[in-house]
This record gives sequence, C-alpha cells and structure tokens, in this order.
Amino acid sequence: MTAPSAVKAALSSQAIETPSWAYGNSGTRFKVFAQQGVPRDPWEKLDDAAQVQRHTGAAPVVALHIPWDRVDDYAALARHARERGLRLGAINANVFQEDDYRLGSVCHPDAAVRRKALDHLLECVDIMDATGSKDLKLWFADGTNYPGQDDIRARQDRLAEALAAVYERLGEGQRLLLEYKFFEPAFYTTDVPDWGTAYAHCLKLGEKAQVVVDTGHHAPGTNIEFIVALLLREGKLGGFDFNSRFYADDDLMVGAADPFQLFRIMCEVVGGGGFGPGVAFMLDQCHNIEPKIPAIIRSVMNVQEATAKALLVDRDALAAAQSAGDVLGANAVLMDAYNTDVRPLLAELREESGLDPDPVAAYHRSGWAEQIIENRKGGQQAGWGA
Ligand code: LRH
Ligand code: MN
Ligand code: MN
Repeated sequence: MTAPSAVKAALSSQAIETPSWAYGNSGTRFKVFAQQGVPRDPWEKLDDAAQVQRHTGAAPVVALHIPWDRVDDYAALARHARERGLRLGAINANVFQEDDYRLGSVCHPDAAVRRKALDHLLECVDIMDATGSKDLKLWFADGTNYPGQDDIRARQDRLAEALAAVYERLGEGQRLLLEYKFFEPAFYTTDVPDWGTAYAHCLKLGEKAQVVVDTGHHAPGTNIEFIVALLLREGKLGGFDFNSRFYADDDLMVGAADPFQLFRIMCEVVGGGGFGPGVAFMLDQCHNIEPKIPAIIRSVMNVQEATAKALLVDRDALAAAQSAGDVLGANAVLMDAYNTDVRPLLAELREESGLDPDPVAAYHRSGWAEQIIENRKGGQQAGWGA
C-alpha cells in the first residue's frame, strides 16, 4: 500500500468545490421544503460555505449559478469569498428557466432566442472576469419531446455555432466546461445527451474546452469510470459534478448511494494523472429534506474518503498482477484499498492541519446552526423545484 504520508500529502492538495445552490432551499417539482436559517442571498451562501471550509479544510471553492446568484458587484462578491478563505469557482450558466426557452436555448429554431441565450453565456464570461473564476460550466436543457419536432442535425449546428462564439470570448486561463445529461427535461432527443457528443464539440473547439461528468446524468448501469478514463486519456476531462442517484438526476449526497462507484471513479482519476489542478471536483447537489450544511460537510468527507482509498491502491502490485494476468490478484489489490478504513487517516490529517477530527460534530458544536436560525428569516430558494 502507498505510504500514509504520501496519501495525506495528496489529500491536502484536493480542493472540493461546493455549489451555491446546495445552501438554498430546494425540493422536487412536488414540494420545496423550506428550512430555517437558509441564506437569503449569495453573500450568505458564501458565509455558509465558509463553515464547510472551516470544518473540513477541503472545500475552499464555491460555484455560482447565474441568475440565481445575481449581484450588482461580482468583484465585491469575490472579495467577500476571499475574506472568508474561499474563492469563486465555476460560473454555471442558466438558459433553461425562461418562457422563451420552451423549445430550447442555443439550439432554438428562432435566431432571436438563440441570440438571447448566447448573450447570457457571454455575460457569464464577463462575470468570470470580475470574479477571477476560471471555468464556465454549460449545461443545456435543449432537446425535443416528439419525433419530427425539430431537425436533430440543424440543432447540432446551432449548438456548435453558439459554443464557438463563447469559446472565442474566453480569456487567458479560462475554460469552457460542457456538461451532458442523457434526458430531462427533454424526453425524445437531448442535444447534449452523452459524453461523446460533449467530447465531439469540445474537440472541435480546442484545448480550452473540456467535458464535465455529472455522476447523476447517466443511464443505470453506465460504467462512469470508463468514461472518466477515456476522457482523461484524451485530455478532455474538465471536472465532475458529483452527486448520487438511485433513479434519475436525484442530486443526492455524493457517495451516499454507491461509495464503491465513487471509489472506482477516483481510482481512474488517480491512475490517469487527473488528481491535481485541471480536474475540478465540484459537487452538484440539493439537500431537500436533510439539514444542508452538515450534508455538504458529509459530502466533502465522502469525496475525501473515496479519494484516500484510491490513493492507497498499491499501483506496483496492481500493475504486476495485471501484467501477469492474475485476475483475482489484481481485483484483490483494488478491494484491499477499498476495504481499508481511511477514517483514522483523515482524522489524523485534520488534526495535523489544526482541524477537529470530526467535522460534523465540530459544526454542530460551533453554534452556527442556531445563529443562522436566529438571524435569518425567509431563506432563498435555490432556484428551481417549485
Ligand atoms: C442539470 C445540472 C446542471 C445545472 C445544475 C443545477 O441537471 O446538473 O449542472 O446547472 O443541475
Ligand atoms: Mn450538474
Ligand atoms: Mn443534474
């Protein structure tokens, strides 16, 4: 097994990005359950994110969603983040919540709607300039519900045109991250349904364009780690939207439904050289019925645990077993790492960094939950689900 000191050193460099919308009220299309103490604006979302960082030391980045996090002064918002030991991460564009987008956004048959959507994407790059964010994350709800409704290939052309215009606008060090999702809200065709479509567009665009793997956006049984391995090999894995699913795009806590899958994904990341700057470890989750801040802390810990196990894999032993054709031996190397209890190692790492070994307990003791319930009335809805 890899030496614990090397595992700890690698873990200390991991930055997990939490989504601003995870701090807001959310729900399903049936009901949004408002919770007490929920942030009333983006500033307060960052205040909560700072608590996650304070207790985990591993979540220094926060993703924004525009317009859910619209403010007058984005540079001031970035300052607010910095003052709390945070930085602003991906800017998530939103071209799916206006009446104009009934038939799509950048793939819409009407050029005026496409222009409106593109303008929003370009505005998001302006916001990145102001916040210092490096990543523009694009997810399109575009698609059709009925055969014949629109021309599948023409929609791809429109998509390519919009992406090229956005790509052109990117500055030095900025990336376009394209996210795919196999269905929903469109049911017949989806314009970016899979990694292959996202990859084909990113390949044409150039090296600043990469694919985002949202773990909840695949059909049951999909081998996500294979996709990760392949994208990494091609230099096209931009990052993750981590979450768990049982059925569709459930947005449950990462590592809750299938910690073994998360481990297998992290094994490919570590083995493929994707651990380090370049691959963004973002969460894309909603906490509909559970308290939000502890759920986000738990999610960060779940990612750390899967990462620690992946780092523990004895790569030399694995390679030896693989090249000897030792099927069971190779599998045993992986399972040894997966079955290791890494919680003591992570507790030790936290103590060495001056943190409480138990972040959830430390949060509960901190009094923050009581304070926000007392001080904040009428929390903001995350942005959808009503
Ligand atoms: C779409 C998605 C995408 C959105 C987020 C809120 O299902 O995964 O990343 O921006 O949810
Ligand atoms: Mn996502
Ligand atoms: Mn999703």
